[in-house]
Amino acid sequence: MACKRGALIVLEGVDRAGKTTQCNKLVQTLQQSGQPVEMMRFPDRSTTIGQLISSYLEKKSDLEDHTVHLLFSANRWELVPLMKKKLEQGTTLVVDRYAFSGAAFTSAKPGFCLDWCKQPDVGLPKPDLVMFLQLSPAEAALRGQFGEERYETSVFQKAVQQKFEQLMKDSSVNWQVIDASQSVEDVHENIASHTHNAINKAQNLPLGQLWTRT
Ligand code: NYM
Ligand code: MG
Repeated sequence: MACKRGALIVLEGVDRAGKTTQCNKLVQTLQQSGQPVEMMRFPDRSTTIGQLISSYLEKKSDLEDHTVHLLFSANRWELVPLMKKKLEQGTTLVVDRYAFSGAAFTSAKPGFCLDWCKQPDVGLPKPDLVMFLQLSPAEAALRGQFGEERYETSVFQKAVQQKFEQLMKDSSVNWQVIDASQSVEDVHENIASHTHNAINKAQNLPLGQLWTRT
């Protein structure tokens, strides 16, 4: 019998919502239950393209806005062969940010529309589940200062949040909104239970393509 495919699980949200913490905890829990699982994150700063992105985010270099948008997308596409291979082998992937961050962050800049921003990522492997860690700006502020990277200001993050809300209206994507203001443990339990369901469902379904009609 062919092995059952792994699930593509994505965590999204504005900066400081707790995505990275929750991705790590989810991977740990799945490992403990014997589920083959690996974590990925975008941008993946380890590749040549990822290094260009990292230097831009750290404000060590400037890039034209369309150009950096396409680099973020290219950074996902370059990992697609590896992602597909892992999923086919039965490994579940827990991914810290994906194309939704790509579209939300660039379309929060002046002069960009959401539709244009989505296009380079059309056809990427479609997540079986996208969990949006919801945190109000007031609650985010309680978590302390923003970091030093590009985009890490409250004005920009509010614009990003609005773009995420537009993206979440798309019912072709399996969105789950998670209340990220709860304790780390409570958020984790919520995320783990949605993930178990998604893994079970994905086993019997082919991997889809993001933002296509097919
Ligand atoms: N970001 C991330 C984008 O602008 N476009 C993308 O496609 C992706 C995946 O990069 N502020 C932004 C969101 C974050 C930053 O931060 C990456 P981190 O802390 O490495 O997730
Ligand atoms: Mg960050």
